[in-house]
Amino acid sequence: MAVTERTTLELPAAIAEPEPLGVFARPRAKRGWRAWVTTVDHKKIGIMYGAASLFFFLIGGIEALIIRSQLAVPNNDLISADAYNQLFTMHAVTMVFLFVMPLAAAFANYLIPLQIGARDVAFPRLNALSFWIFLAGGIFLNTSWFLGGGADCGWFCYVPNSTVTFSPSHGVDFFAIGLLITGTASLVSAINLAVTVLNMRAPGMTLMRMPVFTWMAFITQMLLVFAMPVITVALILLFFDRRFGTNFFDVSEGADPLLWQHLFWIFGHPEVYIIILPAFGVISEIIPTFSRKPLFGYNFMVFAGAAIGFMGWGVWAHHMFASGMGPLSVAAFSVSTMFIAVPTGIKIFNWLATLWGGRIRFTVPMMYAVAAVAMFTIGGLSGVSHSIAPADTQQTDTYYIVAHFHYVIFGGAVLSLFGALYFWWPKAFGYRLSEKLGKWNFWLTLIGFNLTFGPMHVLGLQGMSRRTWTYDRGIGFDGWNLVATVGAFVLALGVLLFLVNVAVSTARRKSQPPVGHDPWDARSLEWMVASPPPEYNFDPIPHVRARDDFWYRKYGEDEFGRAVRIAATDDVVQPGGDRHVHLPAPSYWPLVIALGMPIIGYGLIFNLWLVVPGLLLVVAGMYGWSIEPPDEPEHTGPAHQEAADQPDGPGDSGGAGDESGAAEVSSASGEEAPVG
Ligand code: HEM
Ligand SMILES: [Cu+2]
Repeated sequence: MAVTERTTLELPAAIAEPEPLGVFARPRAKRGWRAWVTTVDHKKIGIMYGAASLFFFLIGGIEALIIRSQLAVPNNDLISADAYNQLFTMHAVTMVFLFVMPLAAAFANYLIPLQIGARDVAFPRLNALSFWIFLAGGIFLNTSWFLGGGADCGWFCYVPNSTVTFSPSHGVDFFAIGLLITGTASLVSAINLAVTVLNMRAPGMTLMRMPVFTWMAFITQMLLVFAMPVITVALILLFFDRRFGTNFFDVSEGADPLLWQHLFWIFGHPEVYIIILPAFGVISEIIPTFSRKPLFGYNFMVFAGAAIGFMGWGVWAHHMFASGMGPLSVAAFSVSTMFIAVPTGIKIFNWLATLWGGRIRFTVPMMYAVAAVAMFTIGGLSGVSHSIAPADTQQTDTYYIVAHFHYVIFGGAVLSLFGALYFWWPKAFGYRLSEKLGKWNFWLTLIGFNLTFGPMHVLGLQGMSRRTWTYDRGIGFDGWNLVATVGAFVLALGVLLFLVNVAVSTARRKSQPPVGHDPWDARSLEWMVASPPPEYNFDPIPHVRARDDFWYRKYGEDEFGRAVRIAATDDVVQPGGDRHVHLPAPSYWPLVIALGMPIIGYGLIFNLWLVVPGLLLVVAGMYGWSIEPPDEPEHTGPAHQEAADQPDGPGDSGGAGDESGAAEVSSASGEEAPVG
């Protein structure tokens, strides 16, 4: 039921303005902070996600540097053991939940509608809600530093370590409530983006024509939809045990602490793929662009991604080989884990095949993408070595594991996300980041990264255990630990150069020529619109006839299968300009609801009475939201009518029917109360 727009949408000259519904006057600011806090534009929300996640990256990075400073030399007492426990826990929680996941969400938010030819996500206000809840949850978690100390139970917070008996401070409560809040954000946004992919595609954008980034982001959202409820239940049980004296986990009262481990890892293992799949998507966009070749084995890429998504659910207990769960389960999980290497290997093979014979340009995004493949392969190989249960029994809880997962998360996910920042920066902001500074940024990061985490393989095999606060002189740990610490500071310098690059490139932007629509000669639809894209994204909505549609508008093939220009970029891009396309109106309500949630959190931890104002705020926000029309009243004119529909594109199921992208569930009349 795709919808196309062939005519420019004109607003009716004057429609009598009905009394606006709702408590607040509708926000109208187009620029300045007010425009940002009330925005429902997926591009602005994506940028805010990105900025917030990078901010948390700095906090997590500072925590990492303190950890590494403590471990630089033997018998160090820079920080106490207690502070050390809080630091590595908060470092991990911050990096995973407040940096990597939201940075991927930033790209998913920004790119999915552009890549599928849509005006916005399915539920724009819900999208704003996800962002504000995430930010509220992230700040809430970090306030624990000032309210009695952070969580100290490691990021998986095993019971009984995390019970009141062994972790009496409020840190674990902050952990539980904070992750419940940010988890809500992930779940809401996952549903929103999944619906967007299924319902909002432009005519002809069949599922098997979608860019691989959109595909991988879609699979990630499906994983989130199923994984977040599991951790939600686990955290609620833990919180009840701690605050309200229930007994889900206390072994002395007959409960089973393994329950926590199972619940955590049924979430936790898919979480690993939630982190890595968007990165796979990024790599699959960057490598074809800079090899000037289509992605090799598109179908295999998509199915391998889906297979990884499915199989990820069957292997959670490989994190529990040392827990005494019995030989049969150990054997089964050991074998099933090894199988995941197959689809992963397919992906690596296809990236290499895409590079093969390509006309490669080593731009900064390309360097990041290629390095990410290499580093991820190292991390993947040590992962296979953990799947062998007897080996894992030795390696588990040593630095070998720390090395492994940093190669995967930092080497695989973070490096490619940095590539993504360089790749899509000109699209989002209309100017490039400096390639020269970018190369410094890249090389220092890569070298620092390997210096930091490479030696940890050795330390782990030598027996240095994970979460060690300090170690004795002369047992063989001194040298490599010093190297790792120096590496960490080199790495930090590399990351700092990214910020320098942003500052310098932003300052220089005025003196640079505009980057145009398509600075990299790229392949997918987002490059067809202006940089930065207009608020309405597309005008008109493109008809998609092929995978990499934008590329095939520019290039055909000669008889040897080589790409030849058939059209100038300027002839196939959309001119942009203010077309008065109708868009959903901004709103304060998502922010109001999000503000209520941490107040409820503080109430649950410190004083139940505080829950009342928090709940009131949330309920008031939901009420205000529900009576607020999704659109400005004067905008519900003819522009909102459905354009005549001409289905085309084989088996196309895309397009939600509402050309505005404002397909809030019941918004068609603009007068009813939407729930979106
Ligand atoms: C800036 C560079 C980084 C450095 C120097 C660093 C350093 C460390 C160190 C030394 C530990 C081990 C603490 C211990 O066992 O005592 C650790 C743990 C951890 N790090 Fe990082 N890290 C960095 C970046 C990241 C990133 C980007 C992520 C994820 C996105 C991450 C996720 C984790 C996790 C999940 C743990 C496990 C904590 C635990 O055992 O509970 N780290 N990090
Ligand atoms: Cu796992």
